[in-house]
Amino acid sequence: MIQIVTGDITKLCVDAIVNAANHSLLGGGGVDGAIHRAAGPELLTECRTLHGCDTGDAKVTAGYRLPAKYVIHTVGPVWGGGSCGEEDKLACCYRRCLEEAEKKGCQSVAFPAISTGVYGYPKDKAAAVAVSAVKKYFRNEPHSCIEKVMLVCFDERTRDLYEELL
Ligand code: AR6
Repeated sequence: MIQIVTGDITKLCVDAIVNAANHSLLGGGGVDGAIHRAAGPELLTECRTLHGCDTGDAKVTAGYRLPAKYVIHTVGPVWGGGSCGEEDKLACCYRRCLEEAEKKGCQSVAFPAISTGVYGYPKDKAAAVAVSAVKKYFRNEPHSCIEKVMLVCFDERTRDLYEELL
């Protein structure tokens, strides 16, 4: 089941929240900064042990002071006009995060709109990739333990886009 949620992802009581991080996994602005602030400094300490993350891949840490048990850190593509494999890389982020959530036995996972802030991915195109990648995952994994995927919107426009698509 896919649910659209508006608000701050750091407040959600779910098994895992996804972080739109960068290659270093050592923090940044946007949702990454908000997650690190809310989780506390132990999150950065664990992130240092992961030695970064490639674009399209995902790595898991504990959630520390967050209500969520886990943070799944992924690195979205930087928008470069659309002809640099951005769509495949963004779809890969969603798939890899769901695979990692599955390995941890998560029933609920919340995603921010990966790449649509600092990384400049057009919000409409990113919303379409998010919805299709999540649906594809469940088509391929009919026995998944994940019961609920939340697509978290931080602005009205993203909410409208998800609503049109679902
Ligand atoms: N809850 C939910 N969504 C949020 C929140 C929040 N608390 N804060 C921001 N958003 P961005 P990116 C939305 O820029 O484009 C960082 O510095 C925001 O409105 O956080 O993947 C990293 O370290 C937008 O729709 O991530 C990287 O360097 C979406 O989250 C870089 O930014 C993603 O925006 C990653 O850029």
